[in-house]
Amino acid sequence: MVASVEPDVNQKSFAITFVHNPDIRYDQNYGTYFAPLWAYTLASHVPDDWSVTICDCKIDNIHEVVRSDVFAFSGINQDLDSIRKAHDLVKEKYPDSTFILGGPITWSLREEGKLSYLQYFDYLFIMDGEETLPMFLSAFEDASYRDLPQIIEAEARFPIQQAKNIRIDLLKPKIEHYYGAVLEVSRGCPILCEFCDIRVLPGNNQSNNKPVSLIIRRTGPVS
Ligand code: B12
Repeated sequence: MVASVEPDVNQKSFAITFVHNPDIRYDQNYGTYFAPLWAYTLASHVPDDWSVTICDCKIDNIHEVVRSDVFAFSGINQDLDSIRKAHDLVKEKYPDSTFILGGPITWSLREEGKLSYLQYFDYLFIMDGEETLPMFLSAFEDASYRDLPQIIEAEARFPIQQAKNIRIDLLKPKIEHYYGAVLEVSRGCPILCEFCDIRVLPGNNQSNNKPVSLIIRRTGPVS
């Protein structure tokens, strides 16, 4: 257990904490022992005047989560209850903060007509967050975010060729707690497996590959 959840920089104007609280339930749940790639990926798209903290509830103590203007959550369908649990704990501690949620669960529940399950969040993000999250945080800075709809959907898939390096600096202090790490090399899939969501996501029934140079940069040494 990491004793406390410290922000990376103390002198910033705004603070965001990414909260990862996966439900540990199914046979493939060794997956929950991987680093939360969504958080380290989106952290690199947060505007400069924001401090970033990542609270991974598997290894960090959520009761010590730092005060933040925005708490960002994510998850897959099976995390419905564990997301609510983490949300409620943090909301009780920081009731004035803004709570947002993205990830596969938002798209899937919207398709099922069950997005109301998540309406306790201030804002729900659907699809890729690389453009919508910084847009939202910039609007937060001048309070214009209040004019945004509760459901914010990316207009198109993020061109993955424009991806940034993930925040390895934030991952480093925790890396020994993880079973492994997922490395993202592409999005989308040209195969049409009936059980998989990926093929039916808009613009996703084709491969969208990262340049090799970016993949190699991302896999560079962490210590
Ligand atoms: C790698 C992977 C695995 C690995 C590792 C998982 C891990 N924990 O790291 C393994 C093989 C272990 C695995 C297992 C399982 N997986 Co899996 N997995 C994936 C995969 C291929 C990539 C996930 C990833 O890291 N992507 C890269 C990151 C950067 O993308 P992302 O998380 O989606 O985040 C982006 C957006 O969603 C958005 N976003 C996300 N969060 C937030 C938050 C905010 C605030 C904002 C603004 C935006 C935002 O912005 C991000 C950047 O664009 C996806 C399919 C896919 N290509 O997405 C399936 C996927 C996530 N898995 C899925 C499933 C069902 C499972 C299992 C339940 C399968 C099973 N029956 O056991 C288990 C669950 C394990 C677990 N609890 O984690 C489903 C989830 C569907 C759903 N809607 O719930 C997916 C979508 C595939 C599918 N079949 O459709 N998985």
